[in-house]
Amino acid sequence: MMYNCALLKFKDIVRKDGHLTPIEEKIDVPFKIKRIYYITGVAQKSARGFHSHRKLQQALICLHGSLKIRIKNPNEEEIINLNDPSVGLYIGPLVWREMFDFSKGSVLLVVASEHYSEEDYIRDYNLYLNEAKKIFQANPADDSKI
Ligand code: T46
Repeated sequence: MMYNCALLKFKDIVRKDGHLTPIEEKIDVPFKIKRIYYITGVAQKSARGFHSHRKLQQALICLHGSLKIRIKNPNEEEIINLNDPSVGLYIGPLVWREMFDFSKGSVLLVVASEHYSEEDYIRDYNLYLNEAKKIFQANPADDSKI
């Protein structure tokens, strides 16, 4: 998995009456949780994201249906298919993300390490490359930092 990203496997407590998946800060996700939000009702041909964050850490969990996430840095690119509510995609700082191929009725839950702050976003790809190149030239390894 590329730098500053990881797949998180959550507990899946299965009983004959269904599944329960707990997510606890600093246990199941590697940060303190300050915010949650969820994304629903995305049209199948729509794509979202197209930005990076300077400081924010997040875990993205597809609770229902499926979607794909392209994660990128100046040196690497991967596409992750999220379709299992017991799996989260951890994304740390300075990773570009694009979400696409949302299935009908899909639900994306996000747990985040910070309150919402537009100043933390880098929404221009060239600006992102300039900021990220300084970090990734100093840390060329492709291993996760968590
Ligand atoms: C991310 C991906 C996975 C708020 O007011 N509060 C919030 O907590 C969030 C997340 C967004 N907003 C506002 C900002 C925009 O006016 O909601 C609007 C839509 O946000 P955005 O276009 O950034 O949504 P996505 O789906 O492109 O990205 C979101 C998160 O913003 C982002 O951090 O990593 O989901």
